Amino acid sequence: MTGESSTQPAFGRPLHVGAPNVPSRARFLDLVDEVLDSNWLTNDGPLVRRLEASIAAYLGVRECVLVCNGTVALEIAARCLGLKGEVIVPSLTFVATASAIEWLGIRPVFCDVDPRTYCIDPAEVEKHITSRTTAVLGVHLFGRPCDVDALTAIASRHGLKLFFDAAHAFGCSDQGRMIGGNGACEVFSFHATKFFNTIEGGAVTTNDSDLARQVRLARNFGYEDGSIRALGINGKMNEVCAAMGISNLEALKTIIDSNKRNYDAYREMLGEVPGICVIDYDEAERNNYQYVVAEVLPEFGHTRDRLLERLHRDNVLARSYFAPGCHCVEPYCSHPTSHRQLPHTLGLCDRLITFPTGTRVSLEDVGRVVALVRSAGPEGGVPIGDGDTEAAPLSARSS
Ligand code: T4K
Repeated sequence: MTGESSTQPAFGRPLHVGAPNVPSRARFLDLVDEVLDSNWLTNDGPLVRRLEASIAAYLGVRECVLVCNGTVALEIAARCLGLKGEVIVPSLTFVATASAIEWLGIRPVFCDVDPRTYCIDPAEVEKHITSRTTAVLGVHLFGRPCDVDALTAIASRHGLKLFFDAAHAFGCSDQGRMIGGNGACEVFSFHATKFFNTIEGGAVTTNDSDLARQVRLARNFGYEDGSIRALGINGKMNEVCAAMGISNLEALKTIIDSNKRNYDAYREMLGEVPGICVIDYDEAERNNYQYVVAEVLPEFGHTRDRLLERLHRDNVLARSYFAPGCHCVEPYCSHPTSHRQLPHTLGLCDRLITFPTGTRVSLEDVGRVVALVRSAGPEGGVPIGDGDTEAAPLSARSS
């Protein structure tokens, strides 16, 4: 495999970022049989309760409330925390982080990230606090933790709520503790494209039992013991999704081992390609390695977008997660507050590339992907396109 352009793509089938992991089909189908036998399909069913208990134990957190998806989980969390006015969020994230806030009529105020961690920069957060600010929402981007201690100190100094979008951080630890118990609550996504999936799903985890009770109420129309006790919506997870979650949780080690094997291989081989710099995970912590992310630097000789085009021609559907930054897309780019400069976010949006991994990507696949990258780089000698190395206009890019 040289990666040279030909009429046939290097991969006969597309290699996706986010191809679902379903490592134990038989176990999943057994559980689905259990659901059908019980004739209990949704509404806080036995499998949802079983999965909630297993996740709470795995994360070492008092409460886990399963929700139909991560976006609704964020909305319910923000609502139950009583947020209004403005919430400070990073712009470098999936748009759902900001949209969950905006959807509630709260203004997301975009903040720059620390270029070392890609997570919200506490020093920048302080600059965005106004009399309207009610909370800070950190995102553990790609599973690497925010500076929780610094954010906690800022939140407590200014009387703000602090919570976390942990959509990428299931199975990750920070200072030896599993992510899930920080701030007022943490919110996970278990979407099909996440390394641990419930098809669609999410969770709010917290050590605050009162907050958990409010989240449970809100998830179920505000309905409890035959009465409506609060404003709620329908955020329930169904039993088939919980069945997928239970079977995948039992196989979590297999999935993480496979992600780690691929990450190590990418990192070692891409380490020899000038201008491609794969991000680090703290090996003293637990990581899920679900995102293999690299920065494409000028030494590579081509922009990230050129490399993406090159890989896509060969069916390697690498992504530019998460470009453009949220503050550059509607409705946010029309807000006056979105015209702030976020230099680290803008730079990373131009440089970051995410490679395919997961249980369906073999070590041989990784080697072939790296060969394609190498062939496009300074030592490859293979023309990548028409020779134009300028970045595409921001408006033409998507994650
Ligand atoms: N916060 C953060 C930081 C997030 O990253 C997300 C979600 C959320 C909050 C919200 O959580 P949820 O409400 O989604 O639970 C995907 C996912 O839809 C989204 O869950 C995820 N983050 C985001 C990063 O990625 P897309 O549009 O990039 O993915 P999509 O549907 O194009 O799938 C990626 C590729 O995977 C596809 O091209 C094909 C392949 N694929 C996908 C699915 C769904 C499959 O092979 N099979 C499948 O079933 O958004």
